[in-house]
Amino acid sequence: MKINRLMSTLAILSGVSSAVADRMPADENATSEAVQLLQRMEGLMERGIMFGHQDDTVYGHDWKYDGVSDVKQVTGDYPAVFGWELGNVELGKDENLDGVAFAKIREQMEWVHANGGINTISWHGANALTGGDTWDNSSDQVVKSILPGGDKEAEFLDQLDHLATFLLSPRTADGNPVPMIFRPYHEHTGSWFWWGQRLCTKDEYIALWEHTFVVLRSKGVHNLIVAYSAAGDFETEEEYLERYPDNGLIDIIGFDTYQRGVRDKDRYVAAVKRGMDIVVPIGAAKDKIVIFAETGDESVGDPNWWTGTLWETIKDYPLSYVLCWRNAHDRPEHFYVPFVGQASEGDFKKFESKKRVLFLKDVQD
Ligand code: BMA
Repeated sequence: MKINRLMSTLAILSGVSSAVADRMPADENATSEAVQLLQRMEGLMERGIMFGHQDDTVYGHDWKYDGVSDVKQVTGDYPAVFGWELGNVELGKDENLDGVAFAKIREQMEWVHANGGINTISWHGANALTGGDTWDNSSDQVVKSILPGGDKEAEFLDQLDHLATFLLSPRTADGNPVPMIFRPYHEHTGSWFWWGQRLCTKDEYIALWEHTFVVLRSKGVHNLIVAYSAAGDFETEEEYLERYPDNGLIDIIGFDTYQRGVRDKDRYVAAVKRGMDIVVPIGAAKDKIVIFAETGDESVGDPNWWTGTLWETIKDYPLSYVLCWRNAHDRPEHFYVPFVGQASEGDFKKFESKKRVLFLKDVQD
């Protein structure tokens, strides 16, 4: 890790630096694998935009743990970015809130890393004050209660302990922690999670980030590339940045926006463009990589959604990746990428074959 930093410094001093070599994670003690991940993400942006899918290899529209992938079955290739969900890890459970075993997630993250893909983690963590789930927004005291000095400080530290244990557990072939993107406390500009806009003050929200990373780093967690992603309902730069923890924590920035059915296309396209027009310049000013952290249209009702809506909307923005949400195996309508026989299958193949759309094989060399 130190050698890596030294080499970057030498590169700068000798005038042969490139932007790729310069970029370093916010964590000054980031592992060399995390440094490489961030720099690789930047380098790949010259090739195009990576495609990501949540829970791609652990279940799909009508299967679970079959060792396949809806994306691969349709296109012949895997996504380049794989999203995984850690909700319930903080409670010491064996399975996440969607019924996926953490042991399975760990195994898949190791496979992804070994095969040149990129792992990104979301965390729909439980409400430590009420004992409810991540969507329990009944109290505006949760964040306050889990910060140092709060009634639930110890409970939250216990949660972070479980989280840290998992984050360090997937290993590279060399036995080092797999580097991963970690995207906590997301969609905070909305108020549907316990850390949402109306449920804590700005100072509390920022303190939550700081406390989380002080604790994780104190436990030796240095394999993270940290992502900040708002809900896509912000209309100005001020709104997007109102709660931005601008203190050496964030590596990449983005937002989550979904289309709500075929007839919602125009609103969706306008919202994505408005968001990108705000976030891309912030990324340039703050030297952060920009991502489209979550998106999709549940059930993909438009057969041409991939090239006609998604790609048309994002293709001119300098993004690292776009990630579509999961294909639930136990809710037939809850899917965001096609499976074999689904109406948008053909268009998804067209999307995959575009030169600047990057799936796994496109990022493996
Ligand atoms: C949501 C839905 C839920 C799921 C959660 C965490 O958007 O898909 O069913 O539990 O994400 O994965």
